[in-house]
Formats: sequence, C-alpha cells, structure tokens
Amino acid sequence: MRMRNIMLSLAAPAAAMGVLITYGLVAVAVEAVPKADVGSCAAYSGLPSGNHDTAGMTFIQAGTFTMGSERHQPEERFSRVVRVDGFWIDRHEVTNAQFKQFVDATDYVTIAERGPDPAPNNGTAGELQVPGSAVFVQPKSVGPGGQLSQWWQYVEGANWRQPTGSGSSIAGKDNHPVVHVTYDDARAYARWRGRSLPTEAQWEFAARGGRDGEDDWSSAFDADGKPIANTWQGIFPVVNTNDDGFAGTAPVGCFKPNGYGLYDMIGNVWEWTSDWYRPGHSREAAINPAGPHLASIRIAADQSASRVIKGGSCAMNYCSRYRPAARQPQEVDLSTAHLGFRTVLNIPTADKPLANQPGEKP
Ligand SMILES: [Ca+2]
Ligand SMILES: [Ca+2]
Repeated sequence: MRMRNIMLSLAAPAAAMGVLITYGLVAVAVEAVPKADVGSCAAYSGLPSGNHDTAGMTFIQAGTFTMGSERHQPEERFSRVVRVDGFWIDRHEVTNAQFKQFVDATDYVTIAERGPDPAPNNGTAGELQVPGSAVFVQPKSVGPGGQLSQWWQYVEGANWRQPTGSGSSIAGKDNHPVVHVTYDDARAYARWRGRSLPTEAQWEFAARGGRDGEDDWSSAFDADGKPIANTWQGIFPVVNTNDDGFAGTAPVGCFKPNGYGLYDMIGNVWEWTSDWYRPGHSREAAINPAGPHLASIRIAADQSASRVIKGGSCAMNYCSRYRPAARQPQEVDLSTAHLGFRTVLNIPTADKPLANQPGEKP
C-alpha cells in the first residue's frame, strides 16, 4: 500500500534516561542526556505582526554554497556548488493560526478533509479512499523487519483541524505548525499569500544559516548532546524520551534560531519543497536549480509523483534526516501528522518593508 512511502522523520540519538528497552531482539541501554533549553514560545499567537508582504519573513542574501553531502545518505550525493539569488523566507513553519486565516478567507478545503481524487489512485487501498490522513502511532515493540505500517496508520477523519482523528482538535495550538497538508494544500496557501514554496536549493541554503561544507554539525544537538531542536530522542519508533520537551510538534520558535534567524528549519515538522524527488544530485554546478523535470522520473503505476521534503525530526538511530542536506520523497497527495511547510517570496533584493520589527515574535 502507499503507506510504504511514509518514513518517519522522528528519530533519535542513542540517548535517554537509563531505561532498558527491547528493540527487535536486542536489549538497548539508554543513557541520560541534558534537557533542552526551550525559549519563550508560549506567548506567541502564531500570527506574525503586520500585514505587509514580508510579515514574518527574513531576507536571505544571494550566495553560493555546497549543496548535498558526500558523507551521509546516498540520495544526498553528489555534493555540488550551487548559487541562489536573494529571497525572503518565513522565519518559522506556517502555523495553525496562519492556515486558519487562509481557510477563513477562501473556504479552502484540504485534501485530507475532502478525500483523494479517485482517478489517479487506481492502486490505492480502499482505506485510503476515505477522507483522512497518516498519523504516527507509537508501537510498544517492533520485531525484526519492522514495517512502517506498524507505526503509521491512515486515520479516517484526521486532518489539520483534527490532527489525531475525529474528536481531536487544535485548541490551544495556534502557534504549532499546521500539519496534514498535501503539496497542493501548501501551494494554495502560498499562492494566497502571493508567495511560493521554496526550491530544495533555497531551503537547504537557508537551513545552513550561513555555514557551508558538510553538515555533520546537524544543529539538532549541541556539543554536550543537549537537544537544540525538536527531534525524537530515544529509540525510534518505540521509545521517545522527550528530552527536548515535545513528543510531537512543538510551538514554532521554541528553540534557538539558526544563523539567519530562522526557527525550526532543523526539527519540528518536515517541510515541502517544490522540487520533484529523484535520488541524488547531478555533479554539475547550478544557478537557482529547481529540481528535475517530472518527465525524467520513473513513477510506479500505483504511486503518485513525489516532491522533496526536508527539515524533519528523524531520530539518530533511524535516519538522522534533520540535517540541511538530508532529503526524502513524499507523494504529493499524501498528508501526514509530521509534515508542514513554510513559504518564500522570490524578490531577489531586500528592497521591501522590513519584516524584522522590534518585538515581533518569534
Ligand atoms: Ca521531540
Ligand atoms: Ca522543520
């Protein structure tokens, strides 16, 4: 079934709290790590102040960087020199409060709420043809050869208003990132704001916060092993020790921003980019690359095409895919509980009203 493509970004370092758990047939001792220093995110309404074009955004100056990695997952190779023009990008993932503004203004209904179009889903299992979305359900144990379907379940009624299914709500979560949005849902929001979704190159350049070269530093943990982003700590998928204070999504802006003042590029939710997904990068240097053409990508008959998602919270024992160069595919019509987005405004100069007003949070 299509759930095979869902790979949880929530993963963990070999860290935790002195418990002994069973993972497959192996007993794993989990050690204590320092708790995260969480900032003053709780006071934020989830809505950036101001109504100007770049409210809540930061301008990223044009620059050149090394995109991809030679030292991690094979799909991150080859690393290559890339130049991007200047652009504006949201300082944080789009929140429930922001998405609600969009829905209130347009009466937009997300795909998770209205159900998938049956036409392109001839191979879709029957359970996926009702309105709903993919929700992570933590298993108590996972045997050898554990399957994603053991911890990802398609839940009827799950959507951005009801993140864990019928009866759940986002009350009190205005400042959490919106989730259960497909690529088209995210793009519809961006267009309503007069913006776009970032290319993979823009996203990766912004996530580096001014640093170049290999991204082994990761930004998810400091030198003492203390979490500095919302990821999964413990042994994925059976033990989440929550050393960062959040078992699922965190309010945006709780953790220290990167060198560009951007929050949660690493960790919290995965984020859509506009590039079609194909494993690996070409070796050639590029200027403002926008990914491969769809026609060049082989797609299985029972699947939809995938875009690149980045910046999730995959545990260290599972995939460590929170690094800037890390990437994974996501079928464009499948939403999940751990996937959101942020927008960009492609104006290559900062000749716009300043977004960084004093006191604006986060
Ligand atoms: Ca966490
Ligand atoms: Ca993120």
